[in-house]
Amino acid sequence: MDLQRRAPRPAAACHGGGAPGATLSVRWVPYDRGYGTTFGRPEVEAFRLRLADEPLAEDDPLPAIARGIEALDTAAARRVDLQLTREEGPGDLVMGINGVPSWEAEPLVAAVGETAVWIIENTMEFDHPFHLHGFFFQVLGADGQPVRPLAWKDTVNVPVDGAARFAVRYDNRPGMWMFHCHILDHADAGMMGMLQVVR
Ligand SMILES: [Cu+2]
Repeated sequence: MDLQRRAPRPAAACHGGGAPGATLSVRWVPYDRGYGTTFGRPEVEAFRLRLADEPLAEDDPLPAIARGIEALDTAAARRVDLQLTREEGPGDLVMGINGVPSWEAEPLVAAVGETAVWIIENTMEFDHPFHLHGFFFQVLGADGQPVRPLAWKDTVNVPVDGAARFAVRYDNRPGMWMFHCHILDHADAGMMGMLQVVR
């Protein structure tokens, strides 16, 4: 596959398959994250890919999975309750966590080796993809049981008027770790915080 920087072929040359020599269109597609985010924003072609005009490559078979994932034991987990909030005030939109924007928030404090269950409620009319730095986590269902198949994640979507839950173990990485909405304009607006993990 080679990326062409020259002027793209006319659209009539594009088709949906991955046949040798084909030109594929890569488009920005609006995603409705609430609050009019798709209004007046049609799809945009970002760039085109021209596939090499050569026989299809044969992939090696995937290896057998040799590593299992165990569900974290949450029986003694510390509970962390967060609400994703919109702050009142004049001027620019201000967002926060538990009613305070990031620049006024105190860090959460936890100990190396601890396991925690985070419950994140969304009180707003936007989805918020919630992202934690430094540690992978296991998403839990509303019943507190891990979502199957088990997977390590660093981001989970918190739907409008909904909640997300995850279990995380603070393994041996003390320090200051950021968590924030991964819509970066929301993080900039204050939907961000710090987790201080101490020995
Ligand atoms: Cu957000």
